[in-house]
Amino acid sequence: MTTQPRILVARRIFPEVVQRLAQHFEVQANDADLAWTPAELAAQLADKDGALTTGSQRIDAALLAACPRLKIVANMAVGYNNFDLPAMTAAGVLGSNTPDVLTETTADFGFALLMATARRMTESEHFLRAGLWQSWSYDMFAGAEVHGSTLGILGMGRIGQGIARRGAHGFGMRVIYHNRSRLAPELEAQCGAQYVSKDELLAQADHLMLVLPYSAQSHHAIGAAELARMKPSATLVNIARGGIVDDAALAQALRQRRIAAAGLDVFEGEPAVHPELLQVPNVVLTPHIASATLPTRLAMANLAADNLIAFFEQGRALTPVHAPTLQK
Ligand code: 8YV
Repeated sequence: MTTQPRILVARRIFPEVVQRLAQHFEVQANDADLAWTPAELAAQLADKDGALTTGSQRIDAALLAACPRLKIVANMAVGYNNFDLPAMTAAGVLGSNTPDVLTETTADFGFALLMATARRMTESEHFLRAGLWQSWSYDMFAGAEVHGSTLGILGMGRIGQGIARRGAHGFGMRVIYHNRSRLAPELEAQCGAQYVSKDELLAQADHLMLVLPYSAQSHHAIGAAELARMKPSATLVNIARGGIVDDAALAQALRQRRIAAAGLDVFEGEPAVHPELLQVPNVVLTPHIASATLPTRLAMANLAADNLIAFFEQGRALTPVHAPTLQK
């Protein structure tokens, strides 16, 4: 009898997806949803052939050295900055992610956060809940126009394109973007988006949406210097990754009203949030929920499971993020 590959599911996920995996593998699930330290994760993975992870488990050289049987790590996330890809490539361990299935849901949320930020929805709700609403006034919580304004997008992958389409076709916005590579003209036309330099993007956007992957190159892509180039009336929205924005510099810019407002779904060092961001009123804060609808999260979990099944049964993952030589 051949033994089944052993899989670790590193966080609590949909029971039906764990059951599906159990039809193919010997599965160890983390039903208690324990947040393992790196050493605990390595101990759990030491005798496993594969893992289903979320963005919060770091897969690096130290962990890989402790897990000699490991062959694949299937991330239940489109972003994979929790992977040390050179170390995984060197160890012959494949990484996969979950693109496409979350694109529209995440773009919806980006737009929701933009609207909430520009129109001061949470700030005004706090005011109402605090019993401070006594009467109407013409400029009470007056915000920024969304329709017809200029939407700037930094990073123009699938999610950026979804946001561009919403802005251009739904809200009549002028959409400008900056990206490492320019889109093909047909795609630019479909998105209603115009390519500009990063400097032009910062200077011209009424609303700046960050949708780029995190890497050493994108670390603090928005810091004090970039915030200083933005319009004082501008809003900034980050649904990409913590670390792309220098949160300390942003808190200072918001306090000094160097920019009007920010909407943040991701934070440097999350789940910790920079204490000064919690003190300023002109920021909308959400706990990394841009992909959080149950149908989308189920599709993400199923795609991560499908990557494991395809890898062990057909020898190739469906959505790999690199192409290591698989020695094991
Ligand atoms: C995930 C995300 O929920 O897909 C991503 O990159 O940021 C979110 O959709 C999160 O990373 C947990 O895996």
